[in-house]
Amino acid sequence: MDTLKLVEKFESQWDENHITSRAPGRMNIIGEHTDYNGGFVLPAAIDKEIVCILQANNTNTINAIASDLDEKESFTLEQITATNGWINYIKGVVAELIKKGVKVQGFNLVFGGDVPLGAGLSSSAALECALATGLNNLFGGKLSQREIALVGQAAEHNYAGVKCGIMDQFASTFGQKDHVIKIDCKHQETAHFPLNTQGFKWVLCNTGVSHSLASSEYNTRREQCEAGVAVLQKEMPKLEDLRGATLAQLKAHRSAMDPTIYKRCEFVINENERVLKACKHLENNELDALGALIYASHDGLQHDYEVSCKELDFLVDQTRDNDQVFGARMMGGGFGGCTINLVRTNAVDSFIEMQTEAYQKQFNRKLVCYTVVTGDGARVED
Ligand code: GAF
Repeated sequence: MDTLKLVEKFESQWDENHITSRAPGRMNIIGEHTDYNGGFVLPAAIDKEIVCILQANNTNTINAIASDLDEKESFTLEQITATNGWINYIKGVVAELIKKGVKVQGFNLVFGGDVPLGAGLSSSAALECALATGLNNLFGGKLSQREIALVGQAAEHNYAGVKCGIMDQFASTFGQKDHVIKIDCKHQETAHFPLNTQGFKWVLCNTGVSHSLASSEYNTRREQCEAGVAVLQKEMPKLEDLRGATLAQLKAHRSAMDPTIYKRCEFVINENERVLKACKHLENNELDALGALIYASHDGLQHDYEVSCKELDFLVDQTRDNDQVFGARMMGGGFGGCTINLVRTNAVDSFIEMQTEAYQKQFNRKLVCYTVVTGDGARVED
């Protein structure tokens, strides 16, 4: 991501005394809607980032410019209340940093980047983590990477109103080039695996749709999982989350559970199992077996968790009989955004061409595809 334009914009408003912080978007190989259930996920930071140019301004006012939208907004430290739009993320990060004891004062900010918005690649987590990392540095905070990630998550909960898990902010903070991260979300532990991409590439296909029910349905899914846990807890009082339940235990409670709640919980328990298996297949470069798990994840998300949409299903279905594609599924919260595809290296161009043509024909809409590689996590530039 070229920061020069952002620096120029910053210096046209203020002066050359500034710092730069950056944080990446993420892809997720497998493990969807498991993070807020205490489960496992397998994301990686990607080579697309949000960059913040920052300077303390010795006032109590925050002046922020969203460079890509060419919009400017200001607020004071005394008046941090949730509103709408991108400024909410800035407000959320500032408020949550203050709660954690970072002595944030007024500052000037220009931010921008190449993480596509609304594509399910966590542009909001990238902004939160880039900003929190930058402000922690600018105002002498002592927060760890983990605390930075949790500040981002809290901003999402309390300002954007999405009760998300920790996957996106952890991936954006702990990302490492050439590695995927297995996150144990219950214990907030990360394990980095070297990613050997011999013979394949990750291709993301952006539907270009982001259905408006995404955040309300997301919060509903979380509540449904909690309702399932509440049923199980009647006989398993020590159970904290779905991570602690087996499929057999869930099945034993089927008659006591609303069928929709049962389906949601069954998906989560199966998806957790898939993540653990996927780690082994990825390590051993067993691409067919990994691909089968990726398809199974999509099927569960489509039919049991019901967070897919016709555009995502179409793109996945297009790949099912294509022996150049090992696996494909919707990625992220759902209701739009991208599919992730595990594609043979020498077939990437023809795959993109085929998907683009088919999508245009079916929906009269342009499909944008990205062949992504892994990148590093949030940091302040020297
Ligand atoms: C969104 C959320 F922000 C994540 O926490 C995660 O739950 C994901 O949806 C679904 O796996 O990206």
